[in-house]
Amino acid sequence: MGGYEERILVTGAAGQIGSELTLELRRRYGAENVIAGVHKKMPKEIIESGPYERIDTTDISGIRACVEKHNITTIYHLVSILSAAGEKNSNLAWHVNMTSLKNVLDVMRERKEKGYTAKVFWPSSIAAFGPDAPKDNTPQDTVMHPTTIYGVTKVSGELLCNYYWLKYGVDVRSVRYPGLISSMTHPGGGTSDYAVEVFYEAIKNGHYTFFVRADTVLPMMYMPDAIRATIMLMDADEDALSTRLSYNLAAMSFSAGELAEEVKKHIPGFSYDFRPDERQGIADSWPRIIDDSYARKDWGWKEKFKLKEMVSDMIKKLEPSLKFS
Ligand code: AKB
Repeated sequence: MGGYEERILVTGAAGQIGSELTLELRRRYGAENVIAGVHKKMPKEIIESGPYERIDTTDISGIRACVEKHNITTIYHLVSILSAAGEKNSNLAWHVNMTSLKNVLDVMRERKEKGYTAKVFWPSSIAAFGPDAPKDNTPQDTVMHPTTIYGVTKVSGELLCNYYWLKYGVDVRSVRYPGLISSMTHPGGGTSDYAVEVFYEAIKNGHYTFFVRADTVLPMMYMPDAIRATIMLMDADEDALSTRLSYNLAAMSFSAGELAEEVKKHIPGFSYDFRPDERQGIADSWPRIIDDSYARKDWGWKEKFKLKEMVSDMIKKLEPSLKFS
């Protein structure tokens, strides 16, 4: 935390990360200090628990107006089209992911030039790596040749963030999130979504067809850990940060088959099968296990949830509302 009053804008506040991060930031900084930036979706928990603004982040004037009106010091910019959805419309993915990021950085650059605090969090992803990066213990610095448009926007975004830090002093911080598993808001259009869908289908219907092979291993993280990591990085001392590109971040890696078996321990009648589709190719192009030693060393990152704890907590949270719905 800095020696100033935090005034926060979360873009994509209705999304998978945004919905949980907004509530946590409101708990920490006071609801009135955290503005939820929403676009089409307006979840009740978000709009009833604090201030919100309707913003289209591809339009810079809307972001600028909101930042000036609320005297924003920090933007968590979460708006993004994910990997599988991006492959269906690469122009839209580039436009939404890159134009929005550049708009956010430009508005915060203007703020910095006027002498205000200007901090940005922007998520990169394991999707920034491509098939030629080492699959196991993927290092912080290695070849980054992604083969999805989403991954291309993540590598480009990392470079853009680093540039705004070097050139304009905007305090931009970033992590490469693994696949995120959450109980509050569904992801949409991602490749790692099977690791969330399986819980809903297992509880509601007792069956799930994975869209990847049983032996598909990806780095994953439970949302409470992801929220904690994000806030830890934003709270870290500037001098502790050894990169302004994006930190590798990890918690666990498991195969789709191992996940299914762990779910079955809680829902004995659960059955599952595997019917890989085009998302298999995307998953195969990503790392299996990420080396996040920089995050651990620089700002003390350590996960709380592994596969077993995550599955048991997800089921505990989802079962009461889904079982008889
Ligand atoms: C996706 O699957 O596209 C995302 C990601 C791993 O960045 N969840």
